[in-house]
Amino acid sequence: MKTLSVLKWVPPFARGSVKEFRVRWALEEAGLPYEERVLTPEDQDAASYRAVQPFGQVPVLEEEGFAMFESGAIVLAIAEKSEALMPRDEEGRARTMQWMFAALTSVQPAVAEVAALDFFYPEEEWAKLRRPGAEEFLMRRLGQVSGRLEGREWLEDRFTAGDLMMVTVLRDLRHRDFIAKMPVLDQYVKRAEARPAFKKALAGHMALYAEAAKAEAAE
Ligand SMILES: N[C@@H](CCC(=O)N[C@@H](CS)C(=O)NCC(=O)O)C(=O)O
Repeated sequence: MKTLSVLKWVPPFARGSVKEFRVRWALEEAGLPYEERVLTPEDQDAASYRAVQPFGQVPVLEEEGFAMFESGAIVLAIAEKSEALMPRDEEGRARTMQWMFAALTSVQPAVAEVAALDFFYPEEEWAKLRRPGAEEFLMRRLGQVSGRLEGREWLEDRFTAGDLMMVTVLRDLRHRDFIAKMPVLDQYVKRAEARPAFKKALAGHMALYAEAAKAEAAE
């Protein structure tokens, strides 16, 4: 059985965005069962955990003594084993990987910068100065992804792990209206979120924080 490391608690803004979520979604798309290993901060710092995840982060996916970290690498390893996430032919595999890397290296940094300014530095003077440039660059990137999706359901001719990765990146903007204002991207994200595997994975992920959310609502 596969074991996925997850965080016992994260702040509300991070729920639905923790990087283990994309692995869960991939496992659900592939129809592969898994168990959770719920980590406290102490568990993250333990030498045994650092031995498999040097940064003490999630996700780690482990099976039969083999543990792997980095969400992109893990999703790729799952996709290698599942046609649901990646076509079997060479060109289809290459195109899937190309979009996975594009999501992680061409789009995620632009999204992460704006999200970090919003969540971590909302009032700082330097952040106020940086925000217009960061948002302009993000809009350019989003426009480019939207352009690719014009007239298409998915980035290629079917859903792949490239879409899974792109959508998890785009969803990190759900606290703002960038995506809502771009109908092609908005429909793309909604189409992905309507997939049964996405819904099941998100429900599993959010269940971790249900108790905390209840307590916060009562405050
Ligand atoms: N590049 C890594 C990033 C993983 C990452 O940022 N994990 C965060 C949660 S989203 C984490 O574990 N944070 C806790 C910490 O750093 O202590 C990946 O994609 O797997």
